[in-house]
Amino acid sequence: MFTDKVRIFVQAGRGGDGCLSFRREKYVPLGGPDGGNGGRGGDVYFVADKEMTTLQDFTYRPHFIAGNAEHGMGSKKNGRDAEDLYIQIPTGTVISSMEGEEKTFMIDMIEDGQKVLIANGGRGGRGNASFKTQRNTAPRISEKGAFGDKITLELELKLIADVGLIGCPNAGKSTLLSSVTSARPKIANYPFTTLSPNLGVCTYKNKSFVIADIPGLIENAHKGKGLGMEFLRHIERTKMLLHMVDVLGFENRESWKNFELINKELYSYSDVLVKKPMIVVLNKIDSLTSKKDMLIIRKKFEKILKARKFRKDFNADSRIFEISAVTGESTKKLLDEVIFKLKVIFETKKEEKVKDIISDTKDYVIKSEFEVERINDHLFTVKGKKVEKLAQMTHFNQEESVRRFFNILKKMGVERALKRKGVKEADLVRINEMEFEYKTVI
Ligand SMILES: Nc1nc2c(ncn2[C@@H]2O[C@H](COP(=O)(O)OP(=O)(O)OP(=O)(O)O)[C@@H](O)[C@H]2O)c(=O)[nH]1
Ligand SMILES: [Mg+2]
Repeated sequence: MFTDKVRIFVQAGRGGDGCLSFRREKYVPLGGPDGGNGGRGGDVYFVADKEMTTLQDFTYRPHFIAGNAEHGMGSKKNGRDAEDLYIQIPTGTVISSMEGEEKTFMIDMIEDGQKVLIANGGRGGRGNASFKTQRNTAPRISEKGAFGDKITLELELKLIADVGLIGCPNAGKSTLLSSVTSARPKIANYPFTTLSPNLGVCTYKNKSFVIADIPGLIENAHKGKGLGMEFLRHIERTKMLLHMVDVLGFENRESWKNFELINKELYSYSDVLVKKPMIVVLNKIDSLTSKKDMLIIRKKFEKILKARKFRKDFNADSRIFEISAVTGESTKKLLDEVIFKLKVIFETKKEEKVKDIISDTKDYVIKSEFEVERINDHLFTVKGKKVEKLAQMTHFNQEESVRRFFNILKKMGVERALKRKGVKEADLVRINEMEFEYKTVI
């Protein structure tokens, strides 16, 4: 089966806790603080890999969790950082973050080998050695390691083939794919044999390229009729199109009428598609008994391709290829042309500026640092990344840590915000799962 959309859960590693310790040595009565810092939790990266062609494996393994770091130790020994986690995904995967059903686009992995940081590992907690100051030479304070980012993602694979095969149902697209690549798509003499895209790698004259075959297109496809339209977005990213036409026609319509009909659908669907280099391929020439018939068909196509309007709207090659996908007649000539065209396209592309790739997570909308909400008469919540992280990293069993925690909140303006909301003595203030009793002197 062709899986092209999966949901996965990614979690970066937790930072190690900082250590609270004092140097104890014989004959050194007042050893200083020597608790080391915790290491950094593992980051999670995605790496685009063009050898991968499906997201199927992710359906069996939807959870990815990077390792936690080591805790800090005495003698100022810092904990070791955790290893980062690299997840290989097929080139062409679009990554979005999910919050419930709300989807936010993050990045499109278009280049082979592209690496992107998706979830940051938690920072290591500081040990008491690093809290030492001139005023406080023996701090009894240390931080817990921060949690790593947790994020639910949707991965969607948009095929990146070099060549897209389009045309009416039954035109012989899958037959051509199977004859020039090792792909084995289903082939049969009825429309809609192909239900989802097939990919194949064609290796010819020491060159190789990827061909995608999609379900046949029909009239009003751009309005959602038939199956093919849903898959045209795959074709949107190819470098060129092979428009296959059955010389025998389809549904009692002559071949050239079908050709025009499909072009109309492409035109209604997207500007990107019509501007792609297109090669017209007349297929099943073995089934034509008279040369005269072929001549008539050829003339009709030549006329269409020469028309000024067509030339303005489409980017088709004026050369028409007449082949038989079944017998292999003239398919080599067609491949020669494909290779030549791809080379030209590649060379023109090289000159275009490579656009910048966003290599950072983009999902965090920057809001005010925190938000205070009044839940009821005596209960308030404070939410915000910084506040929550601070609470998570604080040891509430260390008196000095607790003091530091409230000091930072005060500096951030949390107390003022609470007062504005009407907080009174002994009301409860909730941060994460913890509740604190409000006292005027904090
Ligand atoms: N005589 C002849 N028959 C062909 C040729 N190419 C394909 N066919 C036949 O045409 C029928 C349809 O071929 P497919 O390759 O399944 O066509 P398709 O374009 O993939 O069709 P859909 O997947 O339904 O869109 C099959 O019975 C093929 O054997 C050809 O060159 N000559
Ligand atoms: Mg097919």
